[in-house]
Amino acid sequence: MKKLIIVFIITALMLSLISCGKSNEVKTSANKEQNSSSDNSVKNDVQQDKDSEDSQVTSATPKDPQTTPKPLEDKNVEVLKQENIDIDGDKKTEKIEILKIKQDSEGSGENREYEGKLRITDDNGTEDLTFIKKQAGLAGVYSNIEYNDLDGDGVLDIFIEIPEVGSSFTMSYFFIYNPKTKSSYKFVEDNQYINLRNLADSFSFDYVGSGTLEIASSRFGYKGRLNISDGRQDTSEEMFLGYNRSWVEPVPIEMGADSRLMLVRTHEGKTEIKIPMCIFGLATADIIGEVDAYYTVDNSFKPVLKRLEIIDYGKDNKLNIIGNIKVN
Ligand SMILES: [Ca+2]
Ligand SMILES: [Ca+2]
Repeated sequence: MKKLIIVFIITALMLSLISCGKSNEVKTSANKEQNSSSDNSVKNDVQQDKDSEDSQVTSATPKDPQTTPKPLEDKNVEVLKQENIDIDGDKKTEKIEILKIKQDSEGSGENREYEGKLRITDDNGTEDLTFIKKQAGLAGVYSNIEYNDLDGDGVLDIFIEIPEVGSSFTMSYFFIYNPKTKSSYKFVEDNQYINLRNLADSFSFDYVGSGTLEIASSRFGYKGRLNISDGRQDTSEEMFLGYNRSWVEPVPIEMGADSRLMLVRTHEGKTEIKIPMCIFGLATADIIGEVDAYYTVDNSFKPVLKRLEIIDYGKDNKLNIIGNIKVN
């Protein structure tokens, strides 16, 4: 019996020694990780300390350092794009990053709000610009970045495309930034510089017979003709009369590789921002043409409407330009 008790005591002692060794092991590896981690920020270290404290309280089993959750700050930041480019023309490259940052809001899942951030880093430091705060949903916060001299001051500007999903279509908005003057402009809804509702509402439609729909804008003194008889099963005059209710949808819809919000180069070497709007016929499933609005960026870094193109969708989806309206 005595022997048995001695064996029991020895076993208990050994067990406690092993567990001590294990927790030491964990502590040293945690320290190692802290030491090896680059000078990220004080916040990260504080977070790590808190994590290890929590784990000591809640569970006795040692944690594998490999599976230790990353600091909260990192988990919420996703780098969507990173590239080096000399944006300001000083022969030194800047690091350009697009970050998607999860917001500490109540929403979850698709209702969760995200921040889209442009980060420019050079020898002088880091510049952060929030270009959008929105529910990411299926679209996300960013779809494209381009570098182009938009305002003609000889220095590259940054053009960021912001994706959005409408009731039955994909759309794109944008943010532009001049790193030299620190001017920016954002189009995520109609404003005094880009007002698609005003543009769209200035157009009216009138069926004039023989599968021809007249499109007119009193504001721009324009009149043109859309051929709506192509490839239709029902070509009755009664059906065609329904096209009197056609409309221009006042949002920057994406219909294809060339029919979307994008930068285009003019013959004179200037850059324009193209914003296409759909012409819907009987329903949103019935696209009969496009009104494309072209904007340039003036020296106060604001968009100015330059011209409009009216496009008729012909046979086999051929795009026929039936109107070219000069505005400014
Ligand atoms: Ca530079
Ligand atoms: Ca510029």
